[in-house]
Amino acid sequence: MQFQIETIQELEKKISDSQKITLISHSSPDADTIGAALALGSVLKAFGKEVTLVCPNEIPDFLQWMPNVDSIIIHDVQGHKVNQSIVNADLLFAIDFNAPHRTGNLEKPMLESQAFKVLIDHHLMPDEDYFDLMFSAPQKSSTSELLYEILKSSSFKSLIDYEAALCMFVGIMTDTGSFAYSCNDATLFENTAELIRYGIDVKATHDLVYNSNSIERLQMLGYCLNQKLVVIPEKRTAYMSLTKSELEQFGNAEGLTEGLVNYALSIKGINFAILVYEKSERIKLSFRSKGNFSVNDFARKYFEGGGHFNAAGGKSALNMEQTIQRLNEIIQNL
Ligand SMILES: [Mn+2]
Repeated sequence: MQFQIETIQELEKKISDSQKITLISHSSPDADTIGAALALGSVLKAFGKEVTLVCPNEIPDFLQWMPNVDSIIIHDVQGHKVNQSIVNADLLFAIDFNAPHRTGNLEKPMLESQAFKVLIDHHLMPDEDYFDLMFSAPQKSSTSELLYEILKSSSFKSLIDYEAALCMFVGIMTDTGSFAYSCNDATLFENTAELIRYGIDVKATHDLVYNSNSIERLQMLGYCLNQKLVVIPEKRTAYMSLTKSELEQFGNAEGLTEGLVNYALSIKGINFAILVYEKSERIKLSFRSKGNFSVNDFARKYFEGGGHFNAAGGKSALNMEQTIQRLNEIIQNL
């Protein structure tokens, strides 16, 4: 991607002029928001800045091996410390989300903060009023890939080390489902190859992320596919639902349902898949599609959400039963 030289220069100047820099990841963090934050954090620390990484909630087990992941401060654990680091920062980075409300409890300190605010993200429709400088690239596979392109266009390129490259690689690998989607793009593979040259063991990294299921997760997957999968062939749609008590039967660890919705989408002839699940007393929905059905539009229209064209999320104020009833009505009218 070509960035305006002025935009990169403005970023370099803001970083040079700042001392306290806080990097914010989104709620229910995934490997892209965490990988990009760790990578940018490592570069900014190497540049001599006082860097704080914050996240609304716990980081899932399958990412606990990532370099320096323990340095991320979690709002659910140390709320005051996270709020202070946002309010007192000179410079804030929003990593892999498009508006302050995507961070749950971090929204309030984000709105209060007088810091200069930079967006690095690949979700559709960023909140242009909030950010002072935007790197918004919905066509990019991942925020990690976008970050790599920004860094290599800047004077910070020489500060990328093996660990930073590994973190960005993991973000790209997971946001593309191991290079299965958002990847009709030769540049993605060129960028990935450049990252691999920092010394990444691709197979070992893949195993760390994907071949490290807990027994509970596999049993949850079996239960869900066997008991909870509803297929509506005439609408090319399939959905699954999991209540809080069902999730608790399987330990309800952070990240337990990660990727689950893709199993429904993998059915032959299905091009719209939904997972409905109960999280912290709220009903949440994950949407995935194949082809030209925009789940970003669907999530925005019916479930107060959004995201990407083929992958989005939403929420519902109704209970589980009512949400599924409403979902069925909407699907019947598609
Ligand atoms: Mn992402």
